[in-house]
Parts: sequence; C-alpha cells; structure tokens
Amino acid sequence: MQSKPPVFRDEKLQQEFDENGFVKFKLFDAQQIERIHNFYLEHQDEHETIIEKKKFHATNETSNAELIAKADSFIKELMMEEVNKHFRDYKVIAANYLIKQPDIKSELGPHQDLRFVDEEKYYSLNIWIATEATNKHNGCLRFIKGSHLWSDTIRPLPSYPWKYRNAEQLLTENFTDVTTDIGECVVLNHACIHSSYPNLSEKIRVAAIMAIIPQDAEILHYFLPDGNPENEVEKYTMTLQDFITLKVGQRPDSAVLVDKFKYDFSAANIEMIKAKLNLLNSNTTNSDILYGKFKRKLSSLFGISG
Ligand SMILES: O=C(O)CCC(=O)C(=O)O
Repeated sequence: MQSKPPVFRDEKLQQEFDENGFVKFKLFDAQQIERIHNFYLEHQDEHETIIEKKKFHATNETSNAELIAKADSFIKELMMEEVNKHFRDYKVIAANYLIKQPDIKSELGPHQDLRFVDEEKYYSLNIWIATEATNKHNGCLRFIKGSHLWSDTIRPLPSYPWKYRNAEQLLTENFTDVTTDIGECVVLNHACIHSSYPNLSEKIRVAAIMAIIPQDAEILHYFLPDGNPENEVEKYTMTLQDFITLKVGQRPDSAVLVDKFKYDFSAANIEMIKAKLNLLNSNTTNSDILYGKFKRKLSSLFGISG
C-alpha cells in the first residue's frame, strides 16, 4: 500500500483509489449538474470554435484567455460546494470543460495525464463529472486498473514519446469501463492509463474536471522543447496563474525553472506490461512496429492527445 499523503476523507474510497488509480462516487445533485451543463451551453459557441479540427476538445484549447479563466473559476466555485465534504488536505490546480462532439472521431486513446507533482512522493488527480449518465455509447471513461503503480514516468508538454506507445492494442483490449449515473464523479490518478469511448449518441457529451494535489506538494510543470535530440526536460515550479496563462506548445511565461535533466523515454518492455496485466501466457502480439514511431502529443493541460 502507498504511503503517499491521503486526500479522501473516506478510507474505503482512498483505498480503492490507491489500488486501482480511480474511483467513482456520487458527488452532485441534479440541480448542480444542470448548472454545470447550463454554463457550458451559455459558452458553447466560444468553446466550439475548434470543432472542425477537434471532436474531443477542452476549454483551455480555445486560446480564449477570458473563457478559460471564466470556466476555471465557475467550475472551481461549484465543485467546492461538495468537494470539501469528501476531500481533505488538498489544493486545487485548474478546472476545465471536456467535450465530445457526437462523432466517431471523439474517441480519446490510451494515455496518462500530465505530471503535476513529484510522483515519487505524491499523486495528483482529476475530479471528472459528466452532465448526464455516461456509457460505452456516449463516451464513458475506461481505465487500466493499477497502472499508476507500474513505473514512474515524466509526462511533459507539448509532446513526448509515451512509455506505453508499443502496447496501445494490448491496453485497449484490457480496459475496465467505468459508466456513470447522473451526479456520480470519477476521481482519477493522473498517472493511471485511461481512455474514453467516442460519443456515438446524437448529443454532445459535456464533462467538467478539476485537478487537485495534496496540500504539501509543490506544483510542477515539465516541458520538453521540440527538436531536442538529447531529450532534455525542463522542470518548472508553477503558480495557479501560470497554468491559466500557459499557452499551448510554449514554455510558461514567468514560472521558475528549477531543473533541467536528460530523460530516457524508451518504451516499456512488452513482457512487463503483460505481466502487470496478468497476461503472460496470452497470445497477444507485440504492436511495437506499428506504434514504434508514435509520439504522444499533448495539446492541453490534462494530457489530451492531439
Ligand atoms: O472526458 C474524457 O472523455 C476524458 C477525460 C480524461 O482523459 C481526463 O480527465 O484526464
């Protein structure tokens, strides 16, 4: 069992989160959910300026600083009506809408989210809540149970070669679907491998997320400049304002650079992944060649692949 500082008030939820890397429980009532949905509808046009290019999109990809700040404070204020009842000793980082247009291209492939803290000592997490019940048909989440414990990984912006790039097929075959009812949230460890189905319904799927970290953890941000053959990663300490003003693909404007280090981004051993998945005797093939050139692209704070 991990000795990282707990943030859940309920021990059972904490234990499930520690073991699986995610947990779901009822957080909001129907009126609160309606307010989250209505705020999105009021700002739908501003959000949907990018839907020609992206069928899965986030507020902070709009490059609309005013909208990003407004959505961030609206979601934080609303979430805080309930979050203190369930969490303790934490601090909030950022909040955002995540939208799936009704389109097959709204699928989100296997990924881990950004690394916001020193994950050898702490974890960071998203509280994710959709404004209607979610299932396989309209874009629910799915997870590789326990994958946050597989290995320590640096996950910088704007893109990097993902540790599990050689195992996308294997991962896709081994996800656990997490459907939700109205008002249920999913809390996910940013290091846990997850994905979400495309939205094949007739309506947009609207979700809000808020990222939090343990109270004592420093907020970190990792940046890997493009065209950097040495894979030299820059590590910054961040303020909340630094996240709001962070521009896609760019270094933070005024955050403090605390370290630069070379990092080995080689792919995970496929046998290790199979062992973790308890699949050592299976015939699943190694898709290393197919995905060998795959580079994980992160276009938003929360690790959305572009
Ligand atoms: O909203 C989704 O479909 C994906 C959410 C996600 O990947 C995240 O919260 O990190």
